[in-house]
Amino acid sequence: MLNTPSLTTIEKFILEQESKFPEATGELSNLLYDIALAAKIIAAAIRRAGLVDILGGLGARNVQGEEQQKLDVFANETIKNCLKHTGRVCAMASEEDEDIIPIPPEYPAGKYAVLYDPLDGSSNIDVNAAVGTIFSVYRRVSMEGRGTVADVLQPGCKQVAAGYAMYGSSTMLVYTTGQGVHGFTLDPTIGEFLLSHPRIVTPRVGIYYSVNESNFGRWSKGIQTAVRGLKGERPDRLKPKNSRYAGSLVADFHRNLIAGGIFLYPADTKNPQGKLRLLYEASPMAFLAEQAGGSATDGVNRILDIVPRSLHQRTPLVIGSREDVGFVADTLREVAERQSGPIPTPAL
Ligand code: FDP
Repeated sequence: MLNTPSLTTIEKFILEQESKFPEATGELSNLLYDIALAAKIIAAAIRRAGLVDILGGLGARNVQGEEQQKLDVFANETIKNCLKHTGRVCAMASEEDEDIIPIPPEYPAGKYAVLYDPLDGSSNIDVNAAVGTIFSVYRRVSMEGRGTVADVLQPGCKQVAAGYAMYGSSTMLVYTTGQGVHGFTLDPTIGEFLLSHPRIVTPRVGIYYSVNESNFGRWSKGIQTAVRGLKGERPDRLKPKNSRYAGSLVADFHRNLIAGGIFLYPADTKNPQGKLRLLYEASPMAFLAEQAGGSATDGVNRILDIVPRSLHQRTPLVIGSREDVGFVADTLREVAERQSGPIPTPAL
């Protein structure tokens, strides 16, 4: 007779977590399954992408002015379709849509607002490199009915859950509900996410730094000094790090989360506010980083404290192993002080 292995599926794990909170209604758990289902559907499409010739630009541009690709559209629609009818969500916002996504009138509205980047790192699709989906969940602040912009414009510290799916050599789902960070790997033979990385703790000091160094000449003096330090110019403060940059936030963040490291996308003269989006990228990753023992800053402010003013707001991002992020923040302050006098120390 075959032995049934004792596997922890994502469903079992979420239920076990939920049972620790007697007041929980199960709605957030169900919302996480809905997102896991969307991730499986997107993963399946990505696996087939090269075969069924659905790669390539549609010719349309998204609200950020970037060329939109067919899989971006597919992923965006998939998430909407997995969430809109459930009665668990009052509004959604997607990096691919200019305005908030209302719940259609025929469906009930629920108590959560969901924000997502359906296919992050999408310029990697054509070269078969890892991409991901990032999500962020808030409890609604409006009292009833359809959700409003206020429900999605909340600072990251108000998130009740966040995570990402990474479509790499295997598909992973990594999430937090504020009780640590847990990672699941999709077993394609049974179509289930299985617990593979319980309670991820990121090293305090990392071995990697990840940044698009072709922007070096466009950075501030502070960022240039900090990156030189990461490379080994400050052996008194920091062991030199190895460079790794996939150009896909989910892949770069995931590597650094597991192995230890720091990811930077600073402001530069071309992107004076930074390139990454606060709500769809920086805030959910910052929640994960902090829950795993790391930290995230825009260089001055803790990412999770930033109050968003608009849906597609961008932010500089420095995220990863706590001591490495601290090194960059200290260096930025030291350089700024040399240029203009003492600056108060921000809390990270
Ligand atoms: P992409 O433009 O391919 O969608 O915010 C999007 C993002 O990728 C991140 O995933 C990635 O970290 C970054 O931009 C890469 O930007 P550069 O190409 O400028 O390095």
